[in-house]
Amino acid sequence: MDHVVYLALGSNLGNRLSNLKNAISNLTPQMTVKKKSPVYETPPWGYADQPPFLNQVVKAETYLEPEDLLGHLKRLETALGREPGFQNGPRLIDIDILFYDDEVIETPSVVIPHPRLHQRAFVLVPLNAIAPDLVHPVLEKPVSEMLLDVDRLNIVEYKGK
Ligand code: PH2
Ligand code: MG
Ligand code: MG
Repeated sequence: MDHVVYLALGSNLGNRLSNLKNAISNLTPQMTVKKKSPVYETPPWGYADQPPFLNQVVKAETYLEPEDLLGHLKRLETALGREPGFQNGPRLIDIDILFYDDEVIETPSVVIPHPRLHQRAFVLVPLNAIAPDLVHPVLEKPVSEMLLDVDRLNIVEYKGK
């Protein structure tokens, strides 16, 4: 388990909280979860006409190399019931790789750090809750600073319903 990764999870269909919980509990045994952010309810970004999301970020360790990690996460999304959709559209569960150690990777299948994470309050707010001092290896800014440049209006910690 010698690589440190940060994952962003999102759900806006079905039982959103269960979807996040099931995703996190099924990361094992290939991954060990080290930290979990609170869950936040967030307005949809990129495509407005869909239900609000629940979002969460986790820190984990894994022995998987990036391509294999991506495969693991995609299989897990499908196993949890995700069906094909469209870009930025509604989804039962989305698990994205934000960071993989401090590596910068650009292949046809894997782009790390996640190319839009610095624009997304629904990622930065939960990430800031567990890793405010984590520095983006390309932008060379800590999470707490990236957070100053996004609109975090209407993002609230989710206490469940
Ligand atoms: N994911 C998207 C597009 N828009 N908006 C919110 N609030 N949360 C998400 O997780 C999200 C989104 C594409 O993955
Ligand atoms: Mg996504
Ligand atoms: Mg995704």
